[in-house]
Amino acid sequence: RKPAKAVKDVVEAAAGKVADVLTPDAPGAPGSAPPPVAEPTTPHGPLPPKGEQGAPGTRSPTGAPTGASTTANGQQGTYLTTSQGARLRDTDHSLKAGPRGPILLQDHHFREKITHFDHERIPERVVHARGTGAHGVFVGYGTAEPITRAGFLAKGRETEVFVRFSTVLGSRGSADTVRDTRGFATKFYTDEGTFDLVANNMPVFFIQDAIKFPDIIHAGKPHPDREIPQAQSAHDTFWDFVSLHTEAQHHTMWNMSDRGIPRSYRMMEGFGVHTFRLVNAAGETVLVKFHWKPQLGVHSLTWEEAQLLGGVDPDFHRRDLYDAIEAGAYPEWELGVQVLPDTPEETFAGIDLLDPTKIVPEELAPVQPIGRLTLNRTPTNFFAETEQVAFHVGHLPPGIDVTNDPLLQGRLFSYVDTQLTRLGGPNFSQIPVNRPHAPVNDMLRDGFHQQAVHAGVAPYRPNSLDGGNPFPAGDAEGAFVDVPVTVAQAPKARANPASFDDHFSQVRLFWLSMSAVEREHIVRAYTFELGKCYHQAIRERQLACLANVDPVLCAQVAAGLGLPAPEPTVPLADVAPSPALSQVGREWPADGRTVGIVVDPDAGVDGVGQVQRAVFAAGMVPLLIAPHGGTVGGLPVQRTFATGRSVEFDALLVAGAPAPAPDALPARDAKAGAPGPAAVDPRVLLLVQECWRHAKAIGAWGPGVAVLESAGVVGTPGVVAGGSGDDALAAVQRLLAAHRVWERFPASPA
Ligand code: HDD
Repeated sequence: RKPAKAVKDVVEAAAGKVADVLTPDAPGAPGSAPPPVAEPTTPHGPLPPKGEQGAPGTRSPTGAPTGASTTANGQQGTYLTTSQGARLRDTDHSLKAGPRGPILLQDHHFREKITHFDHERIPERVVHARGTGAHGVFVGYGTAEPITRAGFLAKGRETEVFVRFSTVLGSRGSADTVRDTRGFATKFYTDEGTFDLVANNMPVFFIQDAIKFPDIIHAGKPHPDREIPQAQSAHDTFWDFVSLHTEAQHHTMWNMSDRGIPRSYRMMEGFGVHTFRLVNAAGETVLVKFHWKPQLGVHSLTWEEAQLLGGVDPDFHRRDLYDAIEAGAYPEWELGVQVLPDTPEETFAGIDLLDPTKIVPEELAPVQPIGRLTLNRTPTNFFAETEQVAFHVGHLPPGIDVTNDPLLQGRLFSYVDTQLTRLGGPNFSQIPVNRPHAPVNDMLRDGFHQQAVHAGVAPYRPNSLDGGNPFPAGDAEGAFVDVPVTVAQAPKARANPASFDDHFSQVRLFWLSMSAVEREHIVRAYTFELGKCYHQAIRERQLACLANVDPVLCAQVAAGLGLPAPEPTVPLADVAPSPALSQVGREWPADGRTVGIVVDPDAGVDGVGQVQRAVFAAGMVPLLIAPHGGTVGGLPVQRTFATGRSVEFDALLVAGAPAPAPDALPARDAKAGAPGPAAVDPRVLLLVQECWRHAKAIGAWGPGVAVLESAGVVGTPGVVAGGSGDDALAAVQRLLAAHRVWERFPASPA
């Protein structure tokens, strides 16, 4: 063995080569002529274009049938393994020095398991943290073809979608039914690139300029000292902000209206808020506002229901969406656009289209349907899909472009930026739910969580080494075109256009468009929220804002707060109401509504099975409520008197109810004046009386009629007692079309 000699030889030989190179006149030596280029210089033909850059077998799972996993990291096989695939014998005992320990550092399975667990959580969204999602399909009607070249809107074209609904203010674990704006974000996986319509259930926003977004959110989130209240706007900092930044008054009134407490995600409208610019194949442009119209109509909870649900079922909206989809009652919306001419002024009927605190009333520009969305599949894994989905208002396919709305312009920055922290780096579009379904051929490389194995050596343009790939696309290849809008020549300024100064006219428009009962709810909501503020000055300042909207509104809220109503400081706007803004007075399909059916096991279940089947056949959900679980007369019981609460039901049918059990709680919740000791189980009386208070349709037949009599509700509007079970159901179904029986409570005209 002569290792030392061999090493020495190698070192000497290398030194000799270096010496040769550094010898004057040797090629490459300083001051010498450049060496001949070693690489071939003769051009070669272009390489074949690169394939799609998705990692192998990891195309977005959205096309997969329910339950199937097509993701690379889906669980496989029968045996428990480490993350590296080694089979494990035991995962319940750490490796210890004898049964009494201590644990050995060498226990690699223990360390892997605990380390992974320690890092399972990612930061929740800074806003819209609480949400739920679903997969679905969008079908274009073709009606938008004259105004946009976006291919997914072509007649009959089907595009897969993922939708995430959310509240804005609450943390990830907060209740669904709080008073708040709701997010309605849709990812269209179009074959020309992903389109994200990041919408809300209200058509206006709190602020006109994105630079104020941190401020409004700081004001709306819990107070920084005690971190309360959670998921609420009923506190001082929120009302401090919105009464000082009066541009927020329009959005605030939407929040105080019934729109702030939707009955279901399935029964919400959605709005793109901003004005967008569409461009057609000829390069012609129009301005549009996007609207989602729910097939089931717009419906809301009552405030008491919303509050009860916060305790009884904080996941109410999430459960409702999942239950409906899993039962096959697929929620549907029509996508529509208000089409407005693209003029240099960017106004319509005197309304500044760049001001996100303004709507264009539907009576002035009708919403024209362009496609239909159906949600038909719930996510397989909440974290992988709903939590990791990342929307961005800048995800636009050719044919849809932005405008200069200063709120939208700021959003174009924020949505990618936030994912860098939330999803841990710049490669979040490789997460399965975020992967485009269009082929991707970008020149983005490396970074945290890179999953693609990129081929080629030249991720830059132009290049000669990868055959010039990738090539820029032209019009004929469907490239995205930035509409060459002329930018105004004006001095730089931190300022708004003067038209943004009108903060009250459309708040008044909204107020005047409401029915009497909706106005009553608005008055109560303001009174409640301001009543929760500690600072008198804030209440007074908000009353001063309401005085600029409407004197009756202001006087009613002031009376509730025990304060004088101030005089307006600006003239009341002369505006025409927009009936389309009211959600009362129309009729909608009762599909997917829940009908509770109370039965008395002792009185038998005559006609109950038939009614149950009829409810189901009408596309609604029947839930049988009995004193105990199991079955009654062979019919399965879905809710007991202990687990059922009125807030779950859209209507109630009573076939009978037993007398209270000897050990039942006293009827302390029953309506004052109810006959006592109760002839009917007090939990049933409470059920009936809550349904009645919440303006729900109530029906009874047979022994059930006596139950309604005990509850003291017979003879009032929307209560049908007598006839057969079928009669009661038919009457209740008719009432459900209007959602609530508001005639029960004649509202005081406001
Ligand atoms: Fe936003 C999330 C809707 C203004 C910054 N926004 C977010 C979501 C919705 C909206 C629905 C939840 C998306 C999801 O489910 O993942 N946002 C809106 C609407 C706005 C609006 C309709 C006004 C018309 N947003 C807005 C502004 C800014 C942001 C002005 C910042 C300047 N929004 C964000 C964000 C979020 C977000 C911080 C948090 C999580 C995320 O983006 O992905 O970037």
